[in-house]
Amino acid sequence: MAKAVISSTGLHTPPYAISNQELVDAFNQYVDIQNDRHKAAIEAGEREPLVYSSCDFIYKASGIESRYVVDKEGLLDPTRMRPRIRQRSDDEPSLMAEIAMDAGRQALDAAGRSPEDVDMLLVACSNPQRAYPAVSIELQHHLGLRGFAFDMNVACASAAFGIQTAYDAIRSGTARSVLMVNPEICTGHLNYMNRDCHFIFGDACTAMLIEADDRAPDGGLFEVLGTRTVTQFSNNIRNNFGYLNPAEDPVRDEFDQLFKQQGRKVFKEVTPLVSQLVVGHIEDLGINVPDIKRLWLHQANINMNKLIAKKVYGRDARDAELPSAIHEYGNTSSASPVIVFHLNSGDLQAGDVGVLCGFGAGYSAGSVVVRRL
Ligand code: CO8
Repeated sequence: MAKAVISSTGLHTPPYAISNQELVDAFNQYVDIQNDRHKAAIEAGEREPLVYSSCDFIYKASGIESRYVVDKEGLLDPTRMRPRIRQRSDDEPSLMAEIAMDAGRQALDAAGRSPEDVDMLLVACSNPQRAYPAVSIELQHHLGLRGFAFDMNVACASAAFGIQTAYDAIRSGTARSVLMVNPEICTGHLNYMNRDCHFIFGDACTAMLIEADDRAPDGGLFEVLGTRTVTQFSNNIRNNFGYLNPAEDPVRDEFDQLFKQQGRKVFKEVTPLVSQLVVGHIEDLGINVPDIKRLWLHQANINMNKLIAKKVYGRDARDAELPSAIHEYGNTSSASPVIVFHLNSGDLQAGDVGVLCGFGAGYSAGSVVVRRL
C-alpha cells in the first residue's frame, strides 16, 4: 500500500486588510444610524438600542487584530454592511475558482509539478460559491488537471476531512496525486450588523498537494501517519442559507441566512471534543504526547487553542509548539489550520511529528498526524 505524503502547500491572501479599529468604527457608525432612525421607538421602550462594539473586547475574547478580505469598501460602508462582489458572467472564472487557482498553482509550483500530474482535485470548504457545476470541476478546467474533481463541505473541519479523503484515495489506489484546496470567502456569510460575531472571519484560500510517496518529488515533505475524524450534531453554529430558501413559506429572515453561533457554548463543548480526539489519535498511533513538536490548530480563538494545547500536553504549550495566525488572518474557516501549517512547518527537523487539526460547525473535527521527512 502506498504511503501518503504532503508534497507542498500554497496560500492565497486577499489584497485588503481590515484592522479591528476600522471594523469597529464602521459598526459603531451603523449603530448610531440605526439608533437615530429608531429613536422614537427606543425612547418609548418599544425597542432596545444597539450597543457599540469594542476593539479591546475583540482582541481579548478572540486574539484577532486584523483580517484579509476580498472586498473592504462594501463591508465598511455603514449603510451596506456586506462585501461588494461584482456579479460575474457564466463565462468568467468565479471568484472562488480565481482564488483557488492562485493557491493551487502555488502548491503545484512549490512541488515542481505540472497540472497533468494531478489525478484528483478536492475543493473542501464551508461555502461552495454555487450549487453546480461544482467549483472543483470549474477549477479542474481552469488549472488544466486530468482525472476527477468534487466539492466537499464539513465547515471549518473541511481541510482535515479533505486530507483524510486524499489519504484514503492514495492508500486505496484511487488516486496518486491529490490537490486539495480550501477557498474560504467567509465575509460573504458573516452578519456585519451583529456585534457578537462581526469581527470573527476573514477570507483566504489554501492548497495542499498530497501524493503517493513514490511519486512525490524527493519523497515528499511530510508523511501522513494517520487521520481521524469525529462529528456530533449541534445547532450552536448554524446557517440556514440553502437552496430551499426561495420556496420556504413564510420567507426566512435574511439574518437567518447568515452565520450565527452561541460562541460561549461552542468554546466549552468543542474544546474537550478536540483535545480528546487529538490525544486519542496520537496514543493509538503509538506516539508519545511529549514527542509532538507542533500543533497546527483551527484558528477560531487564541484562548481556545491555548486550552486545547494545554489539555493535549498537560501543561502550557510553548510558542513554538502552538503557532498562530489568528491575529493577522482572523478565522478563515477550513483554510486556517493549513495557513498555520504553511507558515510554520519549514523549520521542523526530519523525524519531527506534528498534528494538524480542524474543527467547527456540525460539530465536526479532524486530526491529521504527520512526520517530517
Ligand atoms: N464588543 C464589545 N462587547 C461585546 C461584543 C463586541 N463586539 N460582542 C459581545 N460583547 C459582550 C457580550 O454582550 C457580553 O456582554 P455581557 O457579559 O454583558 O452579557 C460579553 O461581551 C461576553 O460575550 P460572549 O460571552 O459572547 O463573549 P465570549 O468571551 O464567549 O467571546 C467569542 C465570544 C470570541 C465568539 C468566543 O465565544 C469564541 O470564539 N467561541 C468559539 C467559537 C468557535 O470556535 N467557533 C467555531 C468556529 S466557526 C465555524 O465552524 C463556522 C464554520 C462556517 C464558516 C462560515 C463562514 C461565515
